Amino acid sequence: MLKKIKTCFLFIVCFLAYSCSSTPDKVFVEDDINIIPKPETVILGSGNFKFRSSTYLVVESEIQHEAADILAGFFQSAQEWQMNVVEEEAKPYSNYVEFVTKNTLALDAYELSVTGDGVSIFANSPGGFLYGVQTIRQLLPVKIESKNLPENVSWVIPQIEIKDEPRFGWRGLMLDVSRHFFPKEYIKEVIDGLAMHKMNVLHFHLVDDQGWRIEIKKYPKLTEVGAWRVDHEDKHWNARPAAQSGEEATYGGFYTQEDIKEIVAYAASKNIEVVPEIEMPAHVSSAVAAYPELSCNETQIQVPSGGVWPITDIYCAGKDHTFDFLENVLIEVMELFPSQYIHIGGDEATKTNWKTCGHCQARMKNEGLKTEEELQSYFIKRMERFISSKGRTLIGWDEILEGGLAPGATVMSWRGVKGGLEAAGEGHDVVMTPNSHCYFDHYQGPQDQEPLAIGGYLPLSKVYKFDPVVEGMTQEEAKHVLGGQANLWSEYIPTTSHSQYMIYPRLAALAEAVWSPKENKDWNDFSRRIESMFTRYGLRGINYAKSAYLLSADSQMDMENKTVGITLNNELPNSDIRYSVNGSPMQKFEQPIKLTETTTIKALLYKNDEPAGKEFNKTIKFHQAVGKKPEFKTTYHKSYQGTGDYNLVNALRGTKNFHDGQWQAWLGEDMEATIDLGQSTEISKVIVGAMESQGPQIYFPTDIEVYLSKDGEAFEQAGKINRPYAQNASPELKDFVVDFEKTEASHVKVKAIGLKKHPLRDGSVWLFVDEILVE
Ligand code: TNX
Repeated sequence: MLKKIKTCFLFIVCFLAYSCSSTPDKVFVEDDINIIPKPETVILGSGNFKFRSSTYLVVESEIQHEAADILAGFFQSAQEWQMNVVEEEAKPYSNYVEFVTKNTLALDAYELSVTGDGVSIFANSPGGFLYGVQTIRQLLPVKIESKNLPENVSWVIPQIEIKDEPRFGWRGLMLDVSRHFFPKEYIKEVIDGLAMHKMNVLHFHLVDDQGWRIEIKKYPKLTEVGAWRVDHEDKHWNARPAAQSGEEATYGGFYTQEDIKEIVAYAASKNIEVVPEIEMPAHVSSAVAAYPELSCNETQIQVPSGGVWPITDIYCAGKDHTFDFLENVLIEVMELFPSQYIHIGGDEATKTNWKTCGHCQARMKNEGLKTEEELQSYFIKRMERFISSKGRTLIGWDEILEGGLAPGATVMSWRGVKGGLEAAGEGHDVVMTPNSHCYFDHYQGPQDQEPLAIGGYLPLSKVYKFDPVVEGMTQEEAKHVLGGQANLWSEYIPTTSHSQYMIYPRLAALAEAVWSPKENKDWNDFSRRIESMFTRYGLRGINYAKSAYLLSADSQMDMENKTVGITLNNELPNSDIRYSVNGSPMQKFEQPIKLTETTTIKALLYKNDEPAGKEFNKTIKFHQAVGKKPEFKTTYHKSYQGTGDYNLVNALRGTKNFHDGQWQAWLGEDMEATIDLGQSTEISKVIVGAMESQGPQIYFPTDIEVYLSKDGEAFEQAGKINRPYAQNASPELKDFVVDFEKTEASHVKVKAIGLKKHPLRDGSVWLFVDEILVE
């Protein structure tokens, strides 16, 4: 009996000891560490630390207090806990988070040391402490993002040693609030998102043709007039009519100076600098609509409701009045924004009016300027002198290189990395934002499954590849690279939820590209960690894109057997993809699906046995020409080769993404293909699949002609169709169907007559074809 009691006592003691010790309930393994951006070094220990409502946050300074408040804020919103923030002297023996200044650490660097008793964050700057806190947040269970008071969550983090510091000092996102206006509350949400990813620059594009968004006290009409346009939000961006007289301008908005102060202060509390952009000399219709005297010909214009190109109403570079105006505007702007950098735009100036303007021509003469490019350079240099006289640094888009770069200017390279390379070569600082890797207004998944975007294709994995230091840069040049940034132009982004969709998760990939040491980057590893970020986004109510889960199909031709092999894939590796053919039961996709006839494939991606993403549903249509090699009169362009020689007879169709690898194209030329069917075949229809996307100069053919032959020598026309050129605002796919009476033939010749020359200006245009179907 005594023995029994003894055992029982021992058991209770053990149990109590077990439940009071530093939480035995989770054993962390490497794969539980999902921090994005990936820290410099992580050493995982065993055991863990548990946060409680009674956990003390111990600080030595006001700066640390602010970081501690942010940490406490996470528990406040997830659990309604009020944690104690105390001064150093009151540090308890266990269950604390201490903030400790360590003088040897670089700006924004931090170290995190977690034991069973406490957490220590070492840093030497406000940013460092904040980033330490963000890392703790990402070590905590994802439910920390929840606002619904989750129950029974054990708030444990692993015992761990982390050393971390950013690779670049400029880790930015640009928001275009002109093309569409976004309220102050949303801007703050984006700032929260930036902070979560350890980003530190919000580039605020406050001025563009379609809206002036910042209150300037000296020039009230900038917002009274310039912030508003006629509401044509129901129409495609490029199909919005010019304002008619008497139409009310009701779409728009602007930030008051009080709003701006609030945004700037909120960002600063999260170690984010807000860099204002005041465009000049172009992209300023909104300002010219308010004050026509700022332009060369001084005619009254309206704020455009959508895309107009080119825009010739730019600031006059001849009148001193323009410069007085801009200096006065910038004085108010610099009072509101403490940032070192002032962005003056400088991009895409159509200088037509400068060529005929008396003031501009007089200026050129007096200043000894030979070209209008030099006049633009004069403009920017003059502004640079003003900005640097105020102790600030001018930054502008890479066009500011044209005609000679202003001495103290920093360049933001957007037309690829060329401008950045050139500027760095000349000893200027640069921020890399190449449109190849940083344009978040571009599509991020298969275009036929994505909401309308401006074009382009920038999937998550491509953002991940971004490196602001370009191959071929010398060490000296690389030192001039301040960092990188994504740009979210908003022509096609009318709502805040759509804006979130374009930002997340690509921001996570960008963050790792600009924060983590290059050697630490690993796409497979990132693909695992991003899943936890997805859950966090979801819990925060962020409408993030699940495009990386979208399925697409690739095909391979088996020439001998005339079969098509279909491979299903999505962007993330090792996915569980299941499919059915013509309604068969679902099966796991493991190897190419072999097709010999027209087949409908449905597929879904699974996560933990649950469907994720959208259903893929495609009918692969077989026809008489599948696998019969076309001979081209002129070969397709080397930039658009599709899948090669069999592209037009591979049964797979292209999407609206003209980079999807299914399109062959001809530039300024017609397409003429002859297909040997190998035997006499009954034919009554030929279909040519084409695309139109007038923005990137892709035009439908104007005529399709079909010729048949029984011997490959003598061809007779079987049919033709004509479809004259018409303006078309949206990208469109179309099957051109040529019907004719049933005919026996062994050879088919198809001519697609392209538009060849641009309908409105000089230059050749594209003809895009994805399949020739013979039936
Ligand atoms: C070019 S990038 C622009 C913007 C457009 C953007 C659309 C740059 C400096 N100018 O005005 O919104 O392309 O992607």
